[in-house]
Amino acid sequence: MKIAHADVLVTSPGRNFVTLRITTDDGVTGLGDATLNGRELAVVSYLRDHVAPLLVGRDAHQIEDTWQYLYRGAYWRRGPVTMTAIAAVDVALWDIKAKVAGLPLYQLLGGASRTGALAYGHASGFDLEALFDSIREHLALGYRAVRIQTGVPGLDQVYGVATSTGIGQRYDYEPAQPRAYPSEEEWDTRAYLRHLPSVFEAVRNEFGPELPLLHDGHHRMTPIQAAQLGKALEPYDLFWLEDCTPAENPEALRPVRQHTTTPLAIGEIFNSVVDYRTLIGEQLIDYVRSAITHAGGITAMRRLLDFAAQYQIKSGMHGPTDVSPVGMAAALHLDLAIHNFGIQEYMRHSPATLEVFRTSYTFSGGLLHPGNNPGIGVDYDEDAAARFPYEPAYLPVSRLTDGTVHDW
Ligand code: GCO
Ligand code: MG
Repeated sequence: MKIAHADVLVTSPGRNFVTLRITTDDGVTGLGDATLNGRELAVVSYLRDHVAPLLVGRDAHQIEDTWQYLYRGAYWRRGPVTMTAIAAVDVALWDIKAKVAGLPLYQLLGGASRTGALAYGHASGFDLEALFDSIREHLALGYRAVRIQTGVPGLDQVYGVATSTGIGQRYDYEPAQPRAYPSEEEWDTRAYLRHLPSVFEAVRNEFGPELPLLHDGHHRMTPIQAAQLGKALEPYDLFWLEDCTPAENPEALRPVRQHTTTPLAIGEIFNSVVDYRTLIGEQLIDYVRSAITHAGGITAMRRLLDFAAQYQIKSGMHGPTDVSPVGMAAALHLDLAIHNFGIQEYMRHSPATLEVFRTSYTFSGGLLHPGNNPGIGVDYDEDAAARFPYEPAYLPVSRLTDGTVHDW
């Protein structure tokens, strides 16, 4: 079964997505997500100019060999663009292999270890009233775990807080805005640290002790600030505190760990197991946040999560809307199969996105399931995709109140 061609598909049904479609000489197709939010066309070029021509004629069954060929063979290793491109090839080849076997992908990964994957959604609001409404909406949709993001007094915009879509309908928070330059947001860590514990206290008082609550610090704190926050949040029993410090410095989590028992999650901007060596080896985290889409595909995520399992560290795969339905479906197959599953982030895609990507995964009783169609279970509607041409879009940039550029 040889690869006949590999096509890079770009569409923007509400937000940009890049998809790799591999076709074999007997006409089987597989899809892989290649979306790197705000830097999409870099991956398009990497795939079109440097990877697709190398795939033609290769045996579509040789997934591990192709992974190593693209990783080692490039000489230049790792990095988000390279690893997103490799991930797209890897997932597309797994999709093909499972279709040829006539099985949903999770069966090839060892079969189901659970009935479904616990999902968390993004509840947010600038003030308590809006936040409570959002939590109630999520509970009504069936979520059994929620991430809590809230406004900070004195700041106009804050990471993770949804705004109205202008059509009287709320859509899950999506930070990338279609524009030629990124917007800029102001940030004040001390104001945030003063405010956040009171919000968690109010949420616990209103919703009780059982609901799993998560929070994302988006890399904005110093190690000692993160330690202070983790300690201050202990009475509210968080499921995790995510990305509390900048991701480049794994040692930053040592002081955080020394001072707090709040569980820690990190890794959405990592792209390789190498990034986790200290974090996992020293047991500085509790959850691995990488996405299959950005960390080298199913082949690489499986290796990473097997390593994590030796240290009682669980999965918490990244699942915002910039992971396409193809990336989400791939994650769900792995979520179902691995032993050390923790939780799956799940922001629902917009109706326009779901017109282009026809999915077969389900969400019920708070659990996601990838479905039982052969492969990963996603079809790409090219006619629908053509109605949504690519639009440049950027994530915001953050500045402290004195103008210094900060981590967003
Ligand atoms: C999350 C993430 C996202 C990122 C986004 C950037 O926890 O889901 O922090 O919201 O900001 O993926 O592209
Ligand atoms: Mg995050």
